[in-house]
Amino acid sequence: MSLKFIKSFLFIRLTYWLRSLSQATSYQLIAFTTVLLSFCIVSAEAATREYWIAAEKVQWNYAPSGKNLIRPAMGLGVWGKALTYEKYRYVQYTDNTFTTQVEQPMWMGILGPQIHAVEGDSVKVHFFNRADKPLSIHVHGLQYDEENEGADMKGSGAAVQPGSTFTYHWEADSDAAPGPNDPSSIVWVYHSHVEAVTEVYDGLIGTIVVTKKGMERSSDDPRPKDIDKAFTTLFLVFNENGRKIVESGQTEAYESPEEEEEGNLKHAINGFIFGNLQGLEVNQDDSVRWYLIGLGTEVDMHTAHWHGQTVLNSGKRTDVVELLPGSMVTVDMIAKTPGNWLYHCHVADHITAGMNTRWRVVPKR
Ligand SMILES: [Cu+2]
Repeated sequence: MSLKFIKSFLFIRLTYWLRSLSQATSYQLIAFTTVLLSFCIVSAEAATREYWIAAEKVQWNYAPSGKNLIRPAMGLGVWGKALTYEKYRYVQYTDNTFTTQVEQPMWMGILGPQIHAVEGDSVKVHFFNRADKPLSIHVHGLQYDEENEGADMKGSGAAVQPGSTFTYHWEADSDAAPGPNDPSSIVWVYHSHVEAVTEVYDGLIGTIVVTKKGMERSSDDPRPKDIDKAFTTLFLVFNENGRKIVESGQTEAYESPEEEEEGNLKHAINGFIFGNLQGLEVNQDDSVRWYLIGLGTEVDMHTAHWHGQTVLNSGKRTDVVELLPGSMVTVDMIAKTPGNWLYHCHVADHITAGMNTRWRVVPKR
C-alpha cells in the first residue's frame, strides 16, 4: 500500500469524524486539516535540492604544516620543494547573493561541496563562474538533458563564461540511486568539463551522494539514516607541471628538469600529501561509510588501504579498494578498534610520494 494511499485514506476518515463535530467549527477545522495534510503529503514526495556553487581562483597548499606528518625524518622530498599553487575550486554559498560561504569540514580538503539527494529528487545547482575562464559542472550518474550536460559544447551549461551564471537541473531518479548490491547511499563525482583534463587538475571536483528512497534521515536531511559518519576521499596525482607556483610558495630550487617534473606531481588524498589531510575521526563502534573517488591518468592506479579495520565492498570483505581514473566506490565499516591508523594508497611509488594520511578511532569512555 503506497504512502499516498494511506494518507488519502486517513484524510477521508478524519473528514468524516470532523463532520460529526459541531457544525459551527467543523468547516474551519476541515479547511485547516486539508491545508495541513496537503503539506504533509507534498513534503513526503520528491524534493528539489537547491545549491549555490561558485568556481573561484584560490591558492592551494598541499602540505600546510610544511612537514611530513607520517614520517617526519623523511621530510617532504622533491614534492616539498614547491607546495602552494594557483588553483581553482568549487565553493558553496548559502544563497543567490553568493556572499556567505558554507563551511566545509577540514577533511574535505580541495573537494567542492557535497550535494545530497534522495532517490526521486530533483537537483538544482546555481553555478556562478567567478574565475577567469569558461567553466562548467558536468555530473556523473544523475539524469540530465543536453542543455544540462555541462560538457561537449552542447547547450548553455557546457561553457559558462566568467562573470556569468547558469542553473543546472538534474534528476536523481532510480538509475542514479543505489542498486541491489549497493549500500543505502552511493557517491557520484562532478567536475568541470570545458577542458576536462586541465580542470580536474585545477581542482574543480566535487561529489553527489544519492540516498535510497526511505533511507533518508528526514525530508530535510537527505543523508542516509543507517550510518553515523561518512567521509569522501579523492585519490588523484595532481599534475602541477606548467602551473603557476604562488610567489614565495617555492621553498627550494629543483636540481634537474626531471626532478622538477616529479616534484610537481602531487600524490594527494583530497589535495593533501604526507599526512596533511586531517580530521578523519570517528568514535569507536561508529558505523562509517567511505565514499572513494579515483581520477587522473595512467599513473592513477590507486589502492586505498585502511590500517586497523576492514571494510565491506559490495558484500565482499577487504581492507584494500582498487581505484582507476573515474572510479566511484562506496564501502562501509564498523570502527571497532581505537587507534590512530594509517590510511594510504598501497602503490609503492605513491607511498614514497606521500599519498598517505591517518584516520582516528576515538575509544569509548
Ligand atoms: Cu596511488
